[in-house]
Amino acid sequence: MEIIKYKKNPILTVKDVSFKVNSIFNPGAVKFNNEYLLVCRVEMPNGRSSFVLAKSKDGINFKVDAKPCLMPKDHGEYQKYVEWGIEDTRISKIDGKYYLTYTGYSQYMPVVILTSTDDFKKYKTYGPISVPSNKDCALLPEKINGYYWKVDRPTADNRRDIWISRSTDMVHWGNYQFLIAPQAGTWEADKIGISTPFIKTQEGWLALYHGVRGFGITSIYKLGVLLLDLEKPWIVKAKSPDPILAPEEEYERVGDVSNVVFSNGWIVDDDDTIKIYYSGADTNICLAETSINYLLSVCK
Ligand code: BMA
Repeated sequence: MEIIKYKKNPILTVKDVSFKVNSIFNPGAVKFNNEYLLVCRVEMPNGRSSFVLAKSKDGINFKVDAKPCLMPKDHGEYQKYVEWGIEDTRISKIDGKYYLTYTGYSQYMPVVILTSTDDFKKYKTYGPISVPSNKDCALLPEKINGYYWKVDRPTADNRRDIWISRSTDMVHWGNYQFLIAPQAGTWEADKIGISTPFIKTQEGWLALYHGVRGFGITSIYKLGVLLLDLEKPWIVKAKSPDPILAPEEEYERVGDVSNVVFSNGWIVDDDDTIKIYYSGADTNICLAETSINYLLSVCK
């Protein structure tokens, strides 16, 4: 199976939200209690984002909750690092707990925030697990060599590379290592960042990443595939030379930020098919289906 965009995309828009928002997009995704759960970013009328849950039995028809589940004001002593909003969570289930890694935006610029939950009702936040500027953080879903692993995207001068680091407690991180840089002269030349959380496959740790290239006054966001070595995740085993998902349809071409497909969540179904949740033009939530085998086959 190649990548199949759902024919009735988008699956969620502002019309599905019962409170006032500018947009609903960039959801983290997870299966919880036999339901598909999206932790969606909602941009409020003041331009600052919070998270709201959307639930579904079939992974296609979602119902959005009547109020946000997590807001900047829920961050206690860390509130000043999320004052301008929380954005784009990735969700990983590790040792039976769900960990959310997302961007906290404030006058201090983007940092990665770590929060955990058992039930998507009560959340415990650990505050920033990076210094600014850093975003696009995804975790590996299990310990390797006694360590948890995170992959993120620090900004250093004009560099936008992906790095990996490790921790014994998920809060204190070290052993930072460079992982991969944008490939010059291609669709991802300007910047890259991890998109989805990592999935374990026989070939390695699999994730989607986004690549960006400026064209005239616009930047085009597309998605590619990254594969890390199973035992040594600081080694890039393979990646897709070409993007696997790109803005083509009107709902991906036109919106708050045009020409964007962006993803930070996917769900593996029991039969090995994967539902990729992604957003078109920073404005809606869309669905595309594919298989792990296909994603592995495009990695070289
Ligand atoms: C990235 C993030 C995403 C956004 C994307 C495209 O840098 O800010 O939230 O979807 O740009 O605008």
